[in-house]
Amino acid sequence: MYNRAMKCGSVAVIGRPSAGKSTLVNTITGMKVSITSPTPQTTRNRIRGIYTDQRGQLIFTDTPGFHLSDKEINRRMQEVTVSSLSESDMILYLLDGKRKPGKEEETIAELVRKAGVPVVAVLNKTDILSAEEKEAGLAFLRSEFPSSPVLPASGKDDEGVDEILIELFRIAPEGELLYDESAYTDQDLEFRISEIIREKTISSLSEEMPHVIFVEIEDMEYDEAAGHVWIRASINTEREGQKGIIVGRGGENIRRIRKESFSEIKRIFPGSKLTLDLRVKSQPGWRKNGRTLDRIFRK
Ligand SMILES: Nc1nc2c(ncn2[C@@H]2O[C@H](COP(=O)(O)OP(=O)(O)OP(=O)(O)O)[C@@H](O)[C@H]2O)c(=O)[nH]1
Ligand SMILES: [Mg+2]
Repeated sequence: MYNRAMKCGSVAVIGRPSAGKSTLVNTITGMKVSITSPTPQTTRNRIRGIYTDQRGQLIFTDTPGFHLSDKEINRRMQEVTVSSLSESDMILYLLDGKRKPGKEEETIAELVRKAGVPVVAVLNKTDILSAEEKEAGLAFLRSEFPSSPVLPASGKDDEGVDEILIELFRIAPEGELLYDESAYTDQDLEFRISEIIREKTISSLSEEMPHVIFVEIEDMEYDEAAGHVWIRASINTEREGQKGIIVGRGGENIRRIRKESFSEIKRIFPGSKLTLDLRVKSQPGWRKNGRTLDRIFRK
């Protein structure tokens, strides 16, 4: 019997690129909701991860890491992040304890304060921080958010995450569940699949390359009765000459991307046969092309 009202609230997860936002959302939901990588600016869209327990429901919005830049694609990513701030009941602000706060960090802390919603401030990556780094990170958060809870955590090692949930549920408004209690994301299948392929492509590339690719599902058919899924997807580069890097010598790299994507996509369709056809294309200058960007940022 519940003698307390159910809580239901939305939480925007905000922080600089690589602060560990997507990793934390995956840890909280216990699912691979959002792709992650060591390369900054991995997340490009607003990605929902839903957590439900006897206290109620928290709907997390993972956002692109906030990066000060005038490039068109960065502007689009900033828009996604900034609009998520004002649309949420609460903000979970994540500080990467390994990086010294500078102008970018202060800009984002100010945006978070100005959103006018309750904030839970978290110093992340405590598993790899020295005592001094911990102290400095916590001091920064306490001075930027004097009236908010400030907590240390490691999203990767699932440390301090229960304490974050306690604070968020304490602040969350009362309300009925918005999603079924078994739901963990609201992304459509095509988007999830394209993200899995993008993650596997990013992890096969060197530092500078991830930003020049985007993935599109060109065709997908799911015959549930026959238990067969057909997917044809393209990995798109910014220049013709970059295609060879994705394909790799003798097709070695693309085969690995396909194999890794295949086993992860298969988990979405347990028991079904999967046919995955990956092509590599070039879309010159796509990062400056408004129509392509509209497609990528339609989420
Ligand atoms: N040691 C440590 N590494 C972490 C932790 N959380 C995330 N990472 C690593 O930090 C890198 C970035 O993690 P992501 O979760 O992709 O970061 P993000 O904030 O979503 O990054 P963007 O989407 O680019 O803004 C990855 O290599 C993670 O494995 C943590 O708690 N501890
Ligand atoms: Mg991310």
